[in-house]
Amino acid sequence: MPDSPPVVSTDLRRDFAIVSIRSTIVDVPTVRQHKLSALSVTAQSYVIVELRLANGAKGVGEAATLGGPRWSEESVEGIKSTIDTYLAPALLEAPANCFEAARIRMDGAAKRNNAAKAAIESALFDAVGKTLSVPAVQLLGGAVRDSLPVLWTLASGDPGQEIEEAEKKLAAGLHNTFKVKIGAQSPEADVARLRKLASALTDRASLIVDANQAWDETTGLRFMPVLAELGVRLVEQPLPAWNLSGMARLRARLSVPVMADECVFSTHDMLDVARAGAADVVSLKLVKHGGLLATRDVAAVADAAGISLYGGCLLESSIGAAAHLQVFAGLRELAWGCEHFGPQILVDDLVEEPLHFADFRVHLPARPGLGVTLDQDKLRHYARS
Ligand code: MUC
Ligand code: MG
Repeated sequence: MPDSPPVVSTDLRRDFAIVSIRSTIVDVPTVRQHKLSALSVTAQSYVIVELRLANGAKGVGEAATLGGPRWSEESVEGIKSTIDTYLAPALLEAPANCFEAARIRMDGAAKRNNAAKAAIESALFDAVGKTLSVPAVQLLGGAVRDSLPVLWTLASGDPGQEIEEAEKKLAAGLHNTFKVKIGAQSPEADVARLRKLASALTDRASLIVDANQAWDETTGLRFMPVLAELGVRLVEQPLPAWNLSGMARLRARLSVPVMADECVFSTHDMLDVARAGAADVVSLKLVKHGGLLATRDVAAVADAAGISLYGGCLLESSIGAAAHLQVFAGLRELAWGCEHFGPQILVDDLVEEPLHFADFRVHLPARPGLGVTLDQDKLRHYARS
C-alpha cells in the first residue's frame, strides 16, 4: 500500500471532483418480524451516503446491516463514524470516475469496514453514471442481462404464516423460490417446519435453507440428508464461518449443494474456501466484499475455482438492491439468481420509483447510474434523530 494517495492527471479529474459526502442513519420498519438463527429484526437500519461532484451530479449509496453488529461486525453507528471521520476526508477533491484509485484511497484510510466502503463506491458509480447518462453496469463492462430470478425469504418461524406468505407471493407472480431461515429453533423443529412447507408448496416452488452458521458438523451430517429428502436445493452456511474443513467434509458425504455466505468476505476468503473444497456456490454481497469492483473480484476467484454464483442481499432498500443489480447484470453467469427482495419487506422504500418485481424476476431500472433517485422526504422521515 503506498503511503500517499494515488495521483491522477488533471485530464482525468476534469469536473468529476468529489465536493461533498454526507451520511445519514435511517431505520425503516419491516412488514413482519424477520428471524435469523442468532438475531431477529422488526426494522432495517442503513447508512445512506449522498455524494456531490463539482459538475453538480449527485450519487447515492447504501450500507445495510442486520440486527446491529451481529450479522457482521459493522453497525450503522460505526459505519457512519468511519465514513465521516476517515473515508470522506480521504476522498474529497479526488476524481469520482477513478474507481480503483478511490478504492486505494479508502483502503489506505481504513482497514476492512467493507459496508462503509461499498456505500461510498456505490454513490461514486451512481454520480459518474448520472454524469455520463449511462447505467453503472455500463461502467463495469456492460450488461448481459436486464432482469434476474429473485427469491423470497420465509423467516417468521411460524409455518402456517410462512405457507400463507408463500402462497401470496406465488399468486402474485413475484417469487417461486423460497429461502427458509433455520437455526433459531432446534433442528428437529426446523425439519418439522420444512416438512410442512415442502408438502404445501410441492411442485409449485423450490426451497433453499440458510442456517446462518447455527449448526455443528454432526448436526449437519444428521439433518442434511433429511433436507435432501425434502427436496431442499441448497444449504447456505450450515456451519460457523471458520469451519471450512467441516463444510468440505459435509460436501464430500452429502448430496445437497452447500453455499458459502458468512465465510467469504474478501478474495482471500474466497480462495481459502475454494482450496478447502468448502462450497459449491457463493453468495455475493456488497457489504461483505466492499463494493462493486470487489464483488466482481470475488466472483472472478469463485468462477476460476468452478464455484457458482448467487446474488446475495442484506435486506437492502431499492438503493442498495439497485447497486447489487448493476454488478449482477454484468456477470457472465449467475447460476442461482438473486435474493433482492429487500425493497418488498420494508413498509416503505427510500426512492422515488422502487425496483420493479414481476414474472418472478427483479428488473434492472433502465436509467443512469444505479437507476434510482433518493426520495428526500423519505430520508428525512426515516432518519434517526
Ligand atoms: C443472509 O444471511 O443471507 C439475506 C436474506 C435474509 O433473509 O437474510 C439475509 C442474510
Ligand atoms: Mg446467508
